[in-house]
Amino acid sequence: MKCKGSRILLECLKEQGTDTIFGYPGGAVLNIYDEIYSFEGINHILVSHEQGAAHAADGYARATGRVGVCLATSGPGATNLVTGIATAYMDSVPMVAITGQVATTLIGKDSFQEVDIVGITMPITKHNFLVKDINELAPTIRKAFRIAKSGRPGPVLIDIPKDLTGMEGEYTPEIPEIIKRANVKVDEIKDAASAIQKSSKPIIVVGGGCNISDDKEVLLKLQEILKCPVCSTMMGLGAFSGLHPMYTGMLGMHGTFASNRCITSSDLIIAIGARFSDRVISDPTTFAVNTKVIHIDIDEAEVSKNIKADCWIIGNVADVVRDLIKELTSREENEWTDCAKELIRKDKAKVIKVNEFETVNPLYVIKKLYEITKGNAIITTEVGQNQIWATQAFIYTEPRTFISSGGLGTMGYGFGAAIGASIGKEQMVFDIAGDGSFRMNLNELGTAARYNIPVKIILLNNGVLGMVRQWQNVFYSKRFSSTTLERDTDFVKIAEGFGVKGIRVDTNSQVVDALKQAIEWDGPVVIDFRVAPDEMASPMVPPGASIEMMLEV
Ligand SMILES: Cc1ncc(C[n+]2csc(CCOP(=O)(O)OP(=O)(O)O)c2C)c(N)n1
Repeated sequence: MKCKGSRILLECLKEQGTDTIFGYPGGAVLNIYDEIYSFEGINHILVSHEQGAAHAADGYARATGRVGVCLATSGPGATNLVTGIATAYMDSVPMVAITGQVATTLIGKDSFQEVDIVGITMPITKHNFLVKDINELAPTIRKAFRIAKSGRPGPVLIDIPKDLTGMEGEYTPEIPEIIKRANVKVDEIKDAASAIQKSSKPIIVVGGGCNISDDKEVLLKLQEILKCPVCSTMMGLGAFSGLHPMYTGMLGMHGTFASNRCITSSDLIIAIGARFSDRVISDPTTFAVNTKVIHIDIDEAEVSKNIKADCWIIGNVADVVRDLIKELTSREENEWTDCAKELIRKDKAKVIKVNEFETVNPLYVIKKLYEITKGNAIITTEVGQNQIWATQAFIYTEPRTFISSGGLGTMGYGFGAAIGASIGKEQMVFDIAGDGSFRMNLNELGTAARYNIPVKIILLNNGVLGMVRQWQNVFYSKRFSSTTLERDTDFVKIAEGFGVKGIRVDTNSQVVDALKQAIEWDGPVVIDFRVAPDEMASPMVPPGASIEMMLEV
């Protein structure tokens, strides 16, 4: 059928399974917005800031596994997406970002709101396109979705000049392509299986790739065969149940003693969809030097990038593990199993002590949140101590339930992501936030209020840029340069100003009641938990420290 470019765009998005666009209008996307006005089958969520749109599309994608879509106008609209696109890129999130561009005749003339968004986003997208011909519009959109979700997922940007969305072209519906996964190489499986059979103290490291491939049964099967400990990176949380008796917790700089000790004591690391980031390995010259490494990843470029692998298997990690377990023989529980269990027992023996009359203990809040929800929730986080506390006191048992900016570490991410996750999934969503991060994107309270998105903000309000202050505390002789906010902001009033329920909590004794009230409330809520400025997110080791140092803190 013949129709305008703007209609072709929306038809193609619908064809690709898009049910929601997070966006913000402007001159270069007016044709698209005019089409959205009467188009059926796609929900448009008007955000307060384009960064919120990108984070929402990202949160939607992480929670559902589908491609998230955001839309912005040219120039400042497009540049406002940049942090969100980079966040998605660093954490391998499938996203299609659509930007309007000035008309083709105006490109290259410093026209009003012209910016080279394709040039700007080249290093932070998996691929990007400037569409110059109406006949290329539909094929480009289809290609963008294929690239975003195939192999290692990532964001793709499509820049569309305004004249293209206003002119007529031909649209022929197509059934979305089924993306075939590459076969796993048999010799790689055999090599890895033989290394595993030779090992006596293996450990499985579950990374973000396991959440993306979303098959917790197959990981469980692998553990049941090897009877070995399983630890997780931050991005891997939830892919293997945090309640499993052989789960040692998070690895790395803020990880558990059990995970870090098991890694140093093991003779084989089976890393599955993990990229050995500096927050995990700290010092590459001391990490796993006497341990063999099997690296399983969909992206060959990750192998031996940060840590030298002794063997590797390339492929979708669930497919790989499915093939691998066919080659393995089951083990009985052994000394290594007992050793890991003892370390886990010691970690679990650490209790959170609270005084009911004192300022709020952040770990206590999160622990109570876990108990009240029975873990049946999606947690998004901001960045800083709040993020680390969220990894420590909530137990994640399902894939895609812990959503956080692990790679870029973007303050202001969690709220937008929570909005996207809440729209994509019928599940309770909580954003565990610090007050510094929340300030960055709290304008999205307007979005949550307008669409009555029932996201609950767990604001751990310590009045400081806690994590940076913590570094100043430990490494800069308590010289608290620019980390004390000294603004006695009333977040309850702010919430109420946006039409959102606000609750203030000053002491531990009020925590449970406030959480219950928020959960029962049919709509967004901000709970302003008053936390002392010197609460620490422990353990923490200096970047670059040896893994032995991780064990000392
Ligand atoms: C956009 C952005 N700017 C700066 C930083 C550096 N940074 C990392 S953590 C942090 C402090 C976060 O403070 P807050 O949100 O209050 O959380 P808290 O650590 O107190 O829980 C800062 C400034 C960042 N990660 N992201």
